[in-house]
Amino acid sequence: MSNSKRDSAKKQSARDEAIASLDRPVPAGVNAAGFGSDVVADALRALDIPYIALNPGASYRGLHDSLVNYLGNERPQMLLCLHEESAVAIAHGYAKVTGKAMAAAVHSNVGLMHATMAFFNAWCDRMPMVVLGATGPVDAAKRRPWIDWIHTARDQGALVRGYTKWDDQPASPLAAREAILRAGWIANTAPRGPTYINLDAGMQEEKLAEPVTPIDATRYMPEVDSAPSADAIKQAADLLRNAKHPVILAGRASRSETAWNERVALAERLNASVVTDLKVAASFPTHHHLHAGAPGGTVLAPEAAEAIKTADVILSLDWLDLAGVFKKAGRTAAKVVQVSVDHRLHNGWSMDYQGLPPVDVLIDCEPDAAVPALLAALGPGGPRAVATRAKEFLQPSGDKLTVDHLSTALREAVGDRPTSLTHISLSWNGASWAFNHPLDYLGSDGGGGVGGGPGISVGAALALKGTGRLPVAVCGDGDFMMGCTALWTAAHYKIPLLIVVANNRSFFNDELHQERVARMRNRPVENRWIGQRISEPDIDIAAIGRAQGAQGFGPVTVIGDLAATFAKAIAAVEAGHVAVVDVRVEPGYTADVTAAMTRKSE
Ligand SMILES: Cc1ncc(C[n+]2csc(CCOP(=O)(O)OP(=O)(O)O)c2C)c(N)n1
Ligand SMILES: [Mg+2]
Repeated sequence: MSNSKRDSAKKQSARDEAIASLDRPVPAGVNAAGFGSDVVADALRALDIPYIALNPGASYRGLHDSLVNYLGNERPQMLLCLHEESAVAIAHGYAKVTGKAMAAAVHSNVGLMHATMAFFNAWCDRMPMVVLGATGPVDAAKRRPWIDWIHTARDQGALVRGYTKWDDQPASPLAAREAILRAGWIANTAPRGPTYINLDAGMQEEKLAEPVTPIDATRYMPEVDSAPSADAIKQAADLLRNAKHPVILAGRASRSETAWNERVALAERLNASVVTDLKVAASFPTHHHLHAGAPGGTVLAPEAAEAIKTADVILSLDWLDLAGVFKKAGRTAAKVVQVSVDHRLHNGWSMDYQGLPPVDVLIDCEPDAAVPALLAALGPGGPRAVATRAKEFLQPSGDKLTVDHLSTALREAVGDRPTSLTHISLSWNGASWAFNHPLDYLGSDGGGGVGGGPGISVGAALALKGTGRLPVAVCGDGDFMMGCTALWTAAHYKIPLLIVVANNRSFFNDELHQERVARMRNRPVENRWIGQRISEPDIDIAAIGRAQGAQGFGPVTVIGDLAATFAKAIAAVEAGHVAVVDVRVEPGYTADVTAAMTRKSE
């Protein structure tokens, strides 16, 4: 693809004509809301949600009809998924790029049960989405024998309440309209997260007694202004101005380029070391001279640990786990400024809020609002070193094909194309890639739920479609196999995406856990693979891609074949296809992660 074509990236929210031309219904001639579910459909359209990823079910057949025959399957357009977990994961991935909620719909209790893992991932990742479910009929007199009874559950929202921001089961079409507007508003307001609305089948299917009065939906979703307090900004700026060794922990951030540039300006104004985290999306240029070490996930780079240890003032820009990073670095003597609204979300069920960190100044707003305020308060002047650092990457060694060989060849194959890493494997080394733009890396699955990679990547690729960015996912084989049916959705809706599977034929993470237990108990570590290896037979991952309409490549078993295979797979993606590359890698994690995971002591 030419540079000029790439540069003419269209707006993310623009309608994709190729997708819009798919799954067209014959005209139904319906132009007035006649049923409860038509009111629900109108409310969804008012949220300005382009897509609703779903797996069907009779509990919401009323709404299904309204989406197809009343709205004409547009705004939102249905994206059929083969599993509810991928329907919700697609909405999650879409939000990672756009910052905005997409919709998903899941069948009564059973569909929601399938979807719970993806809810949890999105919740921990603080990503917005509006999920519709269904039940009933709640009125037992209207239930069909057996099936309507097993698929009616009291308080379905309880299944996901510990990891959603809000849920409801509205009893009338007007209440459902209100619930949908509220769900969209709450999901999209920071701290963001999933919301769930359970629609009574009886309510959906009932004829409207009278037309509903239209409302201006925008008035029910007011902008929430999260400006920082002037006092907190002043206190923080005073601390930072006088700091000798300031450190910025750049955590959760938006995908805004302006905000990215402001973070860079703040770091340069303060001459602060910056630490980033692979658990969240790119938040700072990894090859900027102020970036400390390579971004880590489980383990902190030694440069980052050292910077934190010697810091006198630490500015956390919504760092995911502040107490944890202090524990890992081994010291917390610095004054701590925390910029976050995350505390507003914490509840009693899920401990994803992490340890309680020491905080001297809390700036209770999103980092995007605090950074320009801090820059203004600091004023011009101060160090503004702008030395550039040569791009250094890890050098893979040995002649056995490892994840480092995979990542190096992949990086060289994508070259200077704008690329979004939509997912990385657990075996990924942070030193193998450079992030120079907020869309260069979209972060992890959030909740550590294996199987999220494919669905999240399809959702991200959907949002990136037409922007000129190449979506690339690197998944473990365990992750891929759990979520691989998301690929059919990408193939059907012509969503280009490259999935590279770092196939170590194992749930390898847990081999290291078994090794550690064996070491602690002085038992044979040689047995760590039992109950973990996915081999005999090896899974033909390329064939699993092909079977769903993707182009399958590999298995690649030798280093020398990586470059040519990736080139072919990228060409396929640039021609509009989904491509899956099976790379058979040696089992293994980075040396520091392996050491941390297999150490004998606590
Ligand atoms: C839903 C779920 N099941 C099980 C686990 C435990 N678990 C964590 S990592 C992992 C292995 C993942 O295998 P793979 O994706 O192939 O990555 P690898 O460790 O082999 O690089 C497992 C089973 C989990 N985190 N989530
Ligand atoms: Mg594996």
